[in-house]
Amino acid sequence: MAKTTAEAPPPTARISDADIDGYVNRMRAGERRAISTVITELERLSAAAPGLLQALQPHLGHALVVGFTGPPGAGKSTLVNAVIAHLRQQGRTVGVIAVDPSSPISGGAILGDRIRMTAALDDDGVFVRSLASRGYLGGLSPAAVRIVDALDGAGFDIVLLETVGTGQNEIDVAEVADIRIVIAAPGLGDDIQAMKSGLLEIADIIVVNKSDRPGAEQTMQQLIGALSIRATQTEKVSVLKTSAINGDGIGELVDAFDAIGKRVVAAGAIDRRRRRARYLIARAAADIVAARIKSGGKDGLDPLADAVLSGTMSPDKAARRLLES
Ligand SMILES: Nc1nc2c(ncn2[C@@H]2O[C@H](COP(=O)(O)OP(=O)(O)OP(=O)(O)O)[C@@H](O)[C@H]2O)c(=O)[nH]1
Ligand SMILES: [Mg+2]
Repeated sequence: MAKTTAEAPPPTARISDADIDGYVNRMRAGERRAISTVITELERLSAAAPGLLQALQPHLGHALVVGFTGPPGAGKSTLVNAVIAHLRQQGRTVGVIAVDPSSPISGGAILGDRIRMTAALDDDGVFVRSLASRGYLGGLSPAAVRIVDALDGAGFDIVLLETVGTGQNEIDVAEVADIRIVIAAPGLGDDIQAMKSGLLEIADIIVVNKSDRPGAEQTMQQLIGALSIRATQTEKVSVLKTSAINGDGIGELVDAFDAIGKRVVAAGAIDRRRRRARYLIARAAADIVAARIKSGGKDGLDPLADAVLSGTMSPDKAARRLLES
């Protein structure tokens, strides 16, 4: 039977076990090449990844992880760029992970993100990594979460995580980020409707970006209206306006997430680290299940399917049998 991804050996490590501590020290000293190499090892889940993640553990929990999510084109990358500039003026270091949509339709955004973020590239206080979400359609990949750990372990004060809010990944962002910012913009039309059900549920802060455009105030009122019928506590959610291109409202946005950040930090680093670990375990478990289904388990899926067809086994029981095999 063909090997599945989950059973395949990990890619060969480019960092030997003996070098792991050295790499972690160099990362923490801010050496960009070390950070980059470690991130690559974690992204491809090489044989060095488990050792690296373990060596990073004692250094985790410093960074505040801030998720930026919202519909395509709302201005997330531009806003992230503006927020980076503001945080740098305050003397804080920033790690950025931009999860690119894997869809060829929005493929242009990949290049766009890279170009827009190049302003940060010659600043040692900023480290930007773009990541394809391939294989995790619309979802935040476990690789992104490992990279959050790498940037946190490297000692960055803030980690910004940009994901397109479609389908699954707003929920992923809710699980992984300490603070969740949902970005909307005027003229997104039906997207506001879609945001009511998914994105708004997870937001700590809602931003109406492109406030320099007509309709921003109306979008803001629509969102406030949508929030007021939300079941959970609405008073905790701030709704702010920004213009990422001219810098309006950026200071207020950073102040708003810092206010939440204070509460998050007071709750303790363990909570935040546990959240990330929990997510990684859940995704790894889901991958194992997916691999089992693909391989059909020890005896193949067809005998189980036949048993269901002949009525001797319920689908539920067949599923348990598959997972036990
Ligand atoms: N007028 C105006 N345009 C903006 C603003 N912010 C971003 N834009 C423009 O909106 C377009 C999309 O911006 P991006 O930052 O790429 O949006 P995004 O949400 O990251 O897009 P994806 O990553 O493709 O989902 C670009 O042309 C930006 O220049 C703003 O505040 N005002
Ligand atoms: Mg973007």
